[in-house]
Amino acid sequence: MKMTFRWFGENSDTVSLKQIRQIPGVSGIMGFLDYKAAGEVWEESEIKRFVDQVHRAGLACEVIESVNVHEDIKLGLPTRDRYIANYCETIRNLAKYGIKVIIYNFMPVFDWLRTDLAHEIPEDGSNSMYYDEKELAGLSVMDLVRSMEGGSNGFSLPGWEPERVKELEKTLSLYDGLTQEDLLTHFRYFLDGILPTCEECGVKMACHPDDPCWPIFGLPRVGYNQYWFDRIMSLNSSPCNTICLCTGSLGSNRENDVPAMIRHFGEQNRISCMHIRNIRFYGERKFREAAHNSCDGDFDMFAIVKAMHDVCPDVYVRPDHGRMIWGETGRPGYGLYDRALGTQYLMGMYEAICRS
Ligand code: DNO
Repeated sequence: MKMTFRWFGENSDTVSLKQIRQIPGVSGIMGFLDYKAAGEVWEESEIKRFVDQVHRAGLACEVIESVNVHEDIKLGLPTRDRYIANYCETIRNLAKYGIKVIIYNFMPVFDWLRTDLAHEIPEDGSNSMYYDEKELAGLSVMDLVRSMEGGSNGFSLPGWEPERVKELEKTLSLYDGLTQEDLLTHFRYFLDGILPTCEECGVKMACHPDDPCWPIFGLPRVGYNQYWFDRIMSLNSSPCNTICLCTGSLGSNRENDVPAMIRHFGEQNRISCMHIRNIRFYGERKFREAAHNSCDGDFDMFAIVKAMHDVCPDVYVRPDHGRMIWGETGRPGYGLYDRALGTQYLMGMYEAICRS
């Protein structure tokens, strides 16, 4: 297990590289250039600057998140070839600076979604992100955008960048009539277009599950259970076609047996990294994000870490969304304290498993 921490860059994160370096056992970050729009080439000079900075802080930078796939690719429009060529160029540029894994998702229109970014937890006064499908039913897309913007403490959230949001209603209408099978066909075209470059450069693509893990707003989605991930994996047999196994996203759908999915895909060498977090359910499709510990949520975190240990012990791991505790404010889900606690819990458990 290579323990890392997500870092959004010096102007977009309340957490510094120095603080991350001081968390025992954290050896690297999962990075992000927050100012890049989907479809743009990530230039060498930008990547170099980011990676150099991380290295100077004594941390590794082998994983990059949210190299977002342009909507035209998901829609299968003729303009997609240009964006796929750009994506290949980004892969080549990232590889030159030591990136081994790129995390992306193939969710139409929205990235991850919550109905409240700072839900107060009555038991202890901390807060965490919250989702209630019933609330979503009463919201228009623009209401949702306002709620995400209002709760984000001024940060632009990945997948909710202003230029994407501006086009939201138009983009949504382009998906009218598009089926899951269509989306999968477009997914294959994308993978066939980029995976040869990945193989050439030694970079793995890691597909992040849909979050929450079911179709929303009537949009087709294909990354929310074992059936669909089996199909994504069989779209292209390249060893670079892998999964970012996010326990919180997959586990939000209670039909998913997350430890079993780790074993299933890990045994096939299809997991290259993991986002590990826990959830407390309040009902069907109604949950808040919890501390990483089993006792704070509904997941069996031991079963998750044990499965990882048994089938894919070499993956990159990071704690995922944390609560806001001890008065901290910052990017929702991405404060320092709760995530740092999460790393210690996960590493403690991992060490105990290895030594027992
Ligand atoms: C949410 C993250 C996601 C993830 C992207 C990958 O907090 O896990 O933003 O990085 O979906 O494309």
